[in-house]
Amino acid sequence: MSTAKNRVNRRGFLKGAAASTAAGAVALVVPSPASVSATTMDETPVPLTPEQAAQSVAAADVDPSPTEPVFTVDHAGSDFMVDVLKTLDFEYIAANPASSFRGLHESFINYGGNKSPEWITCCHEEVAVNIANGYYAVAGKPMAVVTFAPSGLHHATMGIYGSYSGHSPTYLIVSDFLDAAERRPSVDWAGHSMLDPASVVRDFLKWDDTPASLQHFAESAVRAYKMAMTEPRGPIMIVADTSLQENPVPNRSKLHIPKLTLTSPPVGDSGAVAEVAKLLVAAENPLIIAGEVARDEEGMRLLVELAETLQAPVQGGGRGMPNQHPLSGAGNVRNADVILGLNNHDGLYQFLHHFRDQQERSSESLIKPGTKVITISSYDLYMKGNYQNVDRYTEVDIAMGADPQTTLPSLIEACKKLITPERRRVFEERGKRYATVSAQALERLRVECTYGWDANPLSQRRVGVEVWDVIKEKDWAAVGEGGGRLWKVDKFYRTMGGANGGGVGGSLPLGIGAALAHKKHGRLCVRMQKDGDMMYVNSALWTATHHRIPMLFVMHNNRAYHAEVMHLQRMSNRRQRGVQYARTGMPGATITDPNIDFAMLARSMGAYAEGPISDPKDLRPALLRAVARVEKGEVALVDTVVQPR
Ligand SMILES: Cc1ncc(C[n+]2csc(CCOP(=O)(O)OP(=O)(O)O)c2C)c(N)n1
Repeated sequence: MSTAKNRVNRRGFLKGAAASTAAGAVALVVPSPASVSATTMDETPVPLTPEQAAQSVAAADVDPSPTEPVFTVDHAGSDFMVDVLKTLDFEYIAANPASSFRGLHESFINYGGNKSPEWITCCHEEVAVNIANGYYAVAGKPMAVVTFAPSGLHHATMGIYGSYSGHSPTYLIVSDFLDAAERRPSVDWAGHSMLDPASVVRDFLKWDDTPASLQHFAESAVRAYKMAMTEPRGPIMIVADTSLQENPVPNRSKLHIPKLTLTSPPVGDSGAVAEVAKLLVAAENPLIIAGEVARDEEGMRLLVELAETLQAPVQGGGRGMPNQHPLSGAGNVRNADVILGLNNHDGLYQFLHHFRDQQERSSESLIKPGTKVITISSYDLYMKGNYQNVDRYTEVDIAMGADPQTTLPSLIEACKKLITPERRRVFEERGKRYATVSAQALERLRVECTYGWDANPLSQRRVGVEVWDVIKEKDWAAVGEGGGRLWKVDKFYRTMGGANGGGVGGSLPLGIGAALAHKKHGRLCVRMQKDGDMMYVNSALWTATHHRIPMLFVMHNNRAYHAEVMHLQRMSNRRQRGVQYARTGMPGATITDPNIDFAMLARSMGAYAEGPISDPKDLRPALLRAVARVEKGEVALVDTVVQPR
C-alpha cells in the first residue's frame, strides 16, 4: 500500500465526484477563498466550480497517513465492557461522541447491537447527564452516560452536580488515556487525558473508581451500580481507560462478571418507630413535611395511608402526595405540636422558620415552644462538605436515620395499634376541618386564575388552565413544572421532581429524559418551558426529535430572566433608585431586542411548532393542533408570550 497510489486513487474519486456534480448533481455553494472576496465585493454568493469544490475537499482532508500498518482485533476490551454493562440492565446510554471512547462506542453499536442499552445522541454533555436524571425520575433506575476526560466531563459537571443534589443515581462512564506511552500525539494529550478525571467532580460523586484491568472494570462497574442505587442514591463514575477499551482481551474465559445484588434501604429502628407513633397519635395538630419520600406509586400510597390514618396534613413539596387530596398542603407550622419531616431534600429549617431577605437579614422560628420535631431521613446517612446544599442545622427531638418509604409500613402499623375509638373520632373531626379548608383553597385558586383572563400577553395561569383543559382526559405526565394544584396529580408518574442543583438551563433535557421514560407507556408528556432555561442547551430539542420522543412544550416566554429582574427590582427599591427601567426592562436580565422566535428554533430541529402567541383567543386552537401532533409521536412546541409572573 503506497502513499502515492492512495493519493492518486483519492484524486480519482474526487474527479469522479466533480464530474457527477457537473452532470447535474447538487451544486456546492460553500464559498472558496476566491468566492468569499467576490461575495464581499458585490454581495452575490458565487457557487464553487466542481474543480474548486474538489480542491477544497482535498485540502480539508486530514486522513492519517495511509502508510500505517493495519491491525484487526477479534475480541476488544470494550466488547467485554459492553458484556459487563449489559448485565446491569440499562435501557439507554446517552453521549456526545469522542475519540477516547471510540472503542466503547463501536462495541455498543456493533457488538452490542445498539439495543439494551440503545445509544442516545446528545449535542452537549450536560444534555446527556440531565436526560439521564430526567429518565431516572420516571423510570426509577439509572441511565448510563458516557463522556471523556477532561473536555466532555467539564461540560457534564453541572448535570452531575444536579444528580448529586437531587439524589439521582447517574451512571457515568468516563474515558481517559491513562498510559502516556499509548496516547496519539497532540489530540490524546490536549483535551483527552487526565491523571485523575474523577477529581473534577469527586466532591459531588457518591463513588468512583479507575480500573486498571478488565477484571477490575467488571467488579467496579457492578459495585458502582450498587453504590448509586443504595439509599441515599447518587451519581457514580467509572473511568474506562482507552487502552483497556481498544486492546484485545488476552483470555476472555479468565474474566468473570460478578452478579449484582442491590442493598435494601435502611428501615427505622423499631424502638424509635414506636416512640414516633406514640407522639403522632397523641398530637392535637400533627403536621407531616414530606420531601422525597416516594420512589414509586407504592411510596405515594403509603404516604397517603399515613396521612389518612392520622388525618394529618402534608406539606413539603415532594412528589408523594396527590395534590388535590384534602390533606395536601393543609395545616400550619405555627399550630403544629408534632412535626414529622420525611427526607427533606434541602433540609427542614426553611419550613420551620421565616426568613427576611432585607438589609438586616433575620430568621425567626415559627414553631411553638414544646413542639416535637421528628425526622426520618436517609439523607442524614450521607453528607459531604464542600457543596452546601443542606440548609441550616435544624434542632430536632428524634432523628431516625432511615429510608422513609421503607419505614412507613411499620410506622403506619404502630400508629394503627395505638388509635383508640376516641382518638379516631378526634381524627375524623380534624379531617373534616381540613377537607373544608382544602376545598375552599382550591376554589379560591380557581377564582384567582380568572384574574387577567383576557390579558395580552397571556396570563401564566390562563395558559396553565387552557393546557389542563386539553390534557385532563388523557393519560398525561408533566415533565417539568406543571400547572400547580389545578392539574390534578393522582398518580406518582404525573410529576417528576427536579434534580438540577439550583441551576437554570439543565431542566430542558431533564424533561426530555423523563419523556423518554414515559414513551413506552404512551403517556402524553407536557412541559411548561421557561424561555431563559430554554436558551442554555436547546440542542436537547434535536435529541428529542431525532429519537422520536413525543412531548409538548408550552413556552412560558416572558422574555426575561424574570427571577433576576425581581432581584434587581428589590435592590433598586432598597437603594431607592432604578425606576427608569420599569418600562424598558432591566439591562442584563431581559431577553428582548431581538425577541427570540422559539417556534422557528424548534422547527429548525424538526419539531412541529406554533407561535409566538400572545392573544388568548389563539391559544386553545394551537394547543389542540400541537397535542394532535404529539399523539402521533412528534415533538411539538407552542410559544406562548406571557406576563412576567
Ligand atoms: C446556571 C445558572 N445560571 C444563572 C442562574 C441564576 N438565575 C436564577 S433564576 C434565573 C432566571 C431564569 O429565567 P427563566 O428560566 O426564563 O425563568 P423566569 O425567572 O423568567 O420565570 C437565573 C438566570 C442559575 N440559577 N443557574
